[in-house]
Amino acid sequence: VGPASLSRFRGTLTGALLGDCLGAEFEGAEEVPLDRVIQHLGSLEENRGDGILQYSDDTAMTRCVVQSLLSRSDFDDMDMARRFAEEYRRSPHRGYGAGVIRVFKKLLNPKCSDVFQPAREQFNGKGSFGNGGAMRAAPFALAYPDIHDVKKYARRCAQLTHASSLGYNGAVLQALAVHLALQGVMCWSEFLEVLIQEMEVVEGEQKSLSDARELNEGDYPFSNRLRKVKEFLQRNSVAIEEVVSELGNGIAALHSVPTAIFCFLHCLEPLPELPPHYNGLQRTIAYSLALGGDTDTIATMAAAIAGAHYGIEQVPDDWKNCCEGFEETEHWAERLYDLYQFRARGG
Ligand code: R7I
Ligand code: MG
Ligand code: MG
Repeated sequence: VGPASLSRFRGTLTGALLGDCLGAEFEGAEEVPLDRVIQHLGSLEENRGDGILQYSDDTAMTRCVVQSLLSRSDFDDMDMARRFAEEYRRSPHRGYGAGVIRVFKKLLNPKCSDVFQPAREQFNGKGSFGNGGAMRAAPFALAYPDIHDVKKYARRCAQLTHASSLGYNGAVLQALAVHLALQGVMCWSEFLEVLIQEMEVVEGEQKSLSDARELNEGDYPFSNRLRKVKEFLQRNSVAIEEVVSELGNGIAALHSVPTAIFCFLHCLEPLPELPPHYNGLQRTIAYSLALGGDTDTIATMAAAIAGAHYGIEQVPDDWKNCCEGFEETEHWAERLYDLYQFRARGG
């Protein structure tokens, strides 16, 4: 697969969909034995498909992002906010975070004029640090070839629901990881090095420093966790318990975005505990589910990165056909590809 090829665009969006639909089975489970994961994934091969696995809020919001970017051909905060709120009103039972639904209700009020204000009012004015901004960040890497735009719009879109820098910086990191994977070529250490450098700049901003201190996370929390990822990858083996205790598997962006990046990088090579016929994308999803916790969200983020890296060729048809809405997903990937190419040519 060549750099920024159509296969990578299709892989990104389909990977994200797969991670959410397949991960929903285990969301919130404390321990997920690997043989249960393998059994669950194996059952997809016996199914007729037909989109029987429903997607959750992760995909519902990602679809809004894609549709807004395509219909406006750019980032439009009012249009984006309206789509999130309308989607919530249409299908409120997709498993949304307990706090974010208050944002949607305020956005649905016709008197709301500043679409960023409801997010600022969350959690006593501190804003949410949940991973809801990060879980929907992948499309920004597909709509914008320029890394500055990827960062800027992933952050602005996250700020519609997540005003804490520990929330929106997670979205920046996730979009950056997809952006790098989409370009291909890098080895894992270079990939991490670039992410750490980028996040050190992002986290050096005043609000990032003060938010992190207020939550007792210390300075540069995302950059520090990426260093931990590096340390894990340099070892011969890492136990799942250690990944969970050091990187996390929770609903905070800080406890899930670096974890998703670890899942992708750790699964670049075959793992002895996974079936030998699994390809890299299948390994990434299986491993993400085995961590337990916020499995749909960690898997959707890890598989979006993996899909950008490996391309659509690694997405098994029988896995894909089980996921609700897979046809539109592929169609949208093609349209995002055109938009990206248009911009890359200076359009
Ligand atoms: O971040 P968000 O959209 O939730 C996404 C998660 C994903 O796992 C989805 O799959 C879905 O299951 O939900 O929604 P928020 O409500 O903004 O944040 C999620 C949760 O994080 C909140 O309900 C809180 O429990 C917690 N949280 C906080 N708790 C205390 N103080 C987020 N921010 C804070 C905070 O500032
Ligand atoms: Mg979800
Ligand atoms: Mg989740």
